[in-house]
Order: sequence, then C-alpha cells, then structure tokens
Amino acid sequence: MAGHHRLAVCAAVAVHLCLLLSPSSALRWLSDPKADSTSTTNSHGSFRTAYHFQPTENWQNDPNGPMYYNGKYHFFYQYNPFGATWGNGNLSWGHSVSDDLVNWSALDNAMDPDSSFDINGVWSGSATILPDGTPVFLYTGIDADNNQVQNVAFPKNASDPLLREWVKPSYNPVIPLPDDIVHDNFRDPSTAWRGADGLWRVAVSAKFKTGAGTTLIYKSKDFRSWERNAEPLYESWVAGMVECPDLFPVAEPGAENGLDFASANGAGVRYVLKQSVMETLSDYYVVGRYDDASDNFTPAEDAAGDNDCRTWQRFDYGHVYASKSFYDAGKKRRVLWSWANESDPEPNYIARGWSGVQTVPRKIWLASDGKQLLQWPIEEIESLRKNRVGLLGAEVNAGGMNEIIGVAGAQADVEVVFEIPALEHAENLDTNQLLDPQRLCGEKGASVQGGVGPFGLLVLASSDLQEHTSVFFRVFRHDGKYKVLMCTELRRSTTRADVYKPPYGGFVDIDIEKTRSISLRTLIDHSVVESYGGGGRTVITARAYPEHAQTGGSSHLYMFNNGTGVVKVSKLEAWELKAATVNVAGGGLAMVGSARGGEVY
Ligand code: DQQ
Repeated sequence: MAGHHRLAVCAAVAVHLCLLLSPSSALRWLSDPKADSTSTTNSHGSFRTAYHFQPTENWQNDPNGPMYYNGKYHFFYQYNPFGATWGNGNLSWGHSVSDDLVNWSALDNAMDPDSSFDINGVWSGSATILPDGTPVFLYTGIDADNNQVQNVAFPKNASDPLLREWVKPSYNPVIPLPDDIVHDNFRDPSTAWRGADGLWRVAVSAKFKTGAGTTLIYKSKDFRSWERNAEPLYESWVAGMVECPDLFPVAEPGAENGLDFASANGAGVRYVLKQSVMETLSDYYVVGRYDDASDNFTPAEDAAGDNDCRTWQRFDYGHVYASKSFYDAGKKRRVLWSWANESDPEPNYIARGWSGVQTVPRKIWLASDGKQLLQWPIEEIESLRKNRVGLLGAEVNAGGMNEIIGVAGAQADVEVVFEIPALEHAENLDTNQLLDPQRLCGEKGASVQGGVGPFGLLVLASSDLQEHTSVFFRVFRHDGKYKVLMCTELRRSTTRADVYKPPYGGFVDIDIEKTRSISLRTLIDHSVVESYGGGGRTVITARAYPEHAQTGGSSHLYMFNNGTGVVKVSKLEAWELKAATVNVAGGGLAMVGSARGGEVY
C-alpha cells in the first residue's frame, strides 16, 4: 500500500515515467573477464544503426530476392539511388553480399529502371534457385505506360560468386497486365516453386477491377510463358490490396530446421502464407495446408471465415512491413527479413541522408503447438557481443527500478527471464480489451501501476529518465485464464514532439500459470528497439529518436516493475554489441572488386 501511495503522489507531479528507485546494490553483477573495450562508436550520426542492415545512404524499403548462393548470402532491396525518399526517383534493386548475414559489402545496383518494361521503377520481387543451381529473379516493373507487369532477370555470369550483373531479356514482360486487374495493383511476385506436375508456380498480388484483393497463381514450364490459374490462391473482399505474398513450407511442430519447396513433401506438411496489407501497413501470416494439385491454400484456423488476413497472426506487432523469407541452404533454416521505416518526419530523414532499416535477420520455425511461428535473431548476431554483464538471482520489488550498468545502452543485446511468484493480483480484462492489444498498451502504459506487471525494460533512457522507451509485460485474468500482454511504448521515447510515438502491443501465447516465467530479449541499436517476448512468440520492433543521443548524452538501461507484487529475475545477461561492417567504406569482403561510388575496397 505504501508503494501504491508513493506512486500515486509521484504520478501527480512527474513528467516522465514515475517509478520508485530501489537500490541497485540489491543486484550482483558479474563482469566478463574477457570484456572487450573496443569502441562501439557509431560514426554515422546518433540515429544511424550499427548492426541493422542499411545501404550507405539514401532510401531503402522492401527486402527483395534474399538468397544463399554458392556459399554467400545476397540481399537485394528497394533502393532510391537519388535521395532519402521513396518518391523522388524510380526505384532500383540495391545489392549487398555477406558471408554471415551480419557484415555486408555493397555492390552496384543489381537492376536499374532502364528498359521499357520497368522504366518507371524496378519494384519488389523474389529470387528462385533453379534445379541446376542458377538463380533467377521475378520482379515487378512499372512500364512506360505506368502499368505494373512482371519481368524476369538472370545473372550475366552465374559463375561470378558475387552475381554482380543481371540481364533482363528483351522478351519481358513475361506476365503482362491482365484485363481484369487494376493497372497499378499487380505486383510483387513470390519465390517460385515447382508442383508435382513439374510446372513452376508463382504468387502475384493483384486487385480485381471488381474490388477484391487477391493473390493470383501463374504456372510455367520455362519462366517465360506463364498461364494464370482460374482460382486465386487467396481472395478477400474486406482486406483491401495485399502485397508481397510469401508462401513457404515449415518442418513439423517444434523442429527448428527450415524447408524449401523441393524438400517439402507429403500430405502432412504445413505451409505458411503471409500477406502485407496496404491499408494497415502490417504483415499477417497463417499456418495451413497447401495442395499443389489444386493450388489451394487452406488456413488451419479462419476465425473470421471471410479470408480476412487482418485477423491472422503478426510476425511483428511493431513498425515493420513487406517481410520476405528465404531458405538458407547453408544452415538449413528459414530466415525472415522485414523493412522498418522511419517514424519521424520526412524533412528529418532527408537531412540525415538516409531512410529505412531492415530488421535483424530472424530464424523462423513452427512452434510445438503447430499454430504459430517462433522467431529468433540469427545466431551470427552473437558474434558482435562484447562486455557481458550477468546477474545472479535478483528481485525487482513493487515499484522498483534497477539500472543495468556496464554496457553502453545505445548498442546492446539484453536477455532476461522474469519469474512471477504470485498471479492472484492480476487485473481483470474484459472481452473488448482483448480485441485490441495495441490500445491496451496505450491505456495501461509502463507508468500505470498494475497487479502483475507492468515489468520489463526501460531502454534508450536519458540520465534524467525524461526520455525512455519501455518494453514490458502485464498479466491479466480473463474468463478464468491468464493473458500475457507485451508492449513497447514510445510516448516518452523522445522529447521531440514531431515524432510518431505510438504504443505497440500483442498478446503472448504462453500458459503463464504453468510456466510462471517469461523471457524477454531486446536488441537496441540507436533508433531501433527490437524485442522478442516469450522465446520469440511475440515480437515488436519500434523506431525511437531520443534527443539526448543527439546532444551527446549516453543511453541507459533499466529493469523495472510497476506491479504490486515482487518479480524475480532468474537470469539476466546483457552485452554491448560491436558495430557490424554494414556497407561501410573500406569495410568490405576482401574479394569485392567493384562497388558503388565512394566505397572502394
Ligand atoms: N513496395 C514496392 C511494391 C510493394 C510495396 C514498391 C510494398 O512492389 O508492393 O517500392 O512496400
């Protein structure tokens, strides 16, 4: 009760998160004797990321054609070589290569808008590895009449390990605009796959002139002549235009290995269909069955019954879009990329000279319940860890906050496991509140005292705590069961008023009554806060622009608990992360011979 009172008084006077400080001496920190003191300094400005993928400068958006080819990873992306906005140039495909998905070397653009069938833009598409090992691109071109058409491109020299040059045959487009499709809503071919009949299939997003959003299937034997199926793979009258479809098989529930279409066989194989919904700028996926005889996809659960993909699950409840996965034949896993746009005003990023990052590549696999995907940062990210601090058994008292000292908070990786000794204080939740977790996170932010939680991390915090981004859980009771909410709240992330600072939230599908604990991993990278709750069941990526970072202040990291009961911390490990070599001048792979202007290796 005393804690409750002090918080209430505090809330009346404070302008920032109002939590009571408990002495950090309650915690026992273990420093890694191998601690590395090399600099993590980010030399590109305070919001520029140090280990998330970015081109050297300018605008990027969707991930395109990621692939593993002859021992190297290739990443292509929607790129405007002429500036930091999407709209002041016709888009190209940027291109970088990597040995480890962490350190990247920039190459010349793979494709520029230089042909009649893509003169107004080389838009999104995918790579497919043919049975002889050669890669091929299918992509959308905006043609001279501003129609969207689908084109093909091949490597000029498939024995070049860097696949520097790509050839677009003059017979493009291979799939012209159909009569029944809206001219500027026909795009984003998926990775192609081969059915038992030996024909290739590709999924393409479209909007019928009648109004329905759809995903069409085209079939081909040679990647040149394509014929459309009468039945779409997906169609909805309510979800609007869907973009960037991704269809892929997953291994049996709980198995972490990935599958590609060639290795997925048998009636029991489950597939995932992902759609990017233009109206909400969010990605949704569902697990289901795909039959390559009829090219039908049936969601395992279709609660709404009208194919409304907005009712499916989210890869990420934060600020990401247009994700694309690929099968990594090197490590036999499926890896997901997603674009995280800026969320401050355009003049700001024009002034910075760059816009858009990619989330850390994530391994994805089917959870043991068979219903949802689990996501985890690829293990290679751990090669950047240095200066570990660890914590042996601690408690964060009601109203408590403890600083995690010993790591630079602007470039960090934090893993923490919270144990919840008692659940009886959980707040009640009504059915309406269940429907909108984002709104719930806004109403019940970190500063609103709860029963069980909110507890979690404050990251990118200024010394005076005026600025902080909170990542936290809150446990509710609904209908005799417990529900765990995960939030990332940006209201106090910066004192600047011109930034989009929403709350983000999703429920975590765990039985907290049974586990009595929940994990949180947060990757912090200057303007990115990427958090994995419940072992990767719920993921939230947010962009933050703390002013203190611009004025030379350091960023701090805290654990907090603003519930009425104690929360135990059974494990905490935090690392500073070194800067990766991401398309920086002078930092490329030794064998990269030619590169974009100004980046000579
Ligand atoms: N971005 C691309 C389109 C795609 C959209 C254009 C999704 O191909 O539909 O940059 O962000």
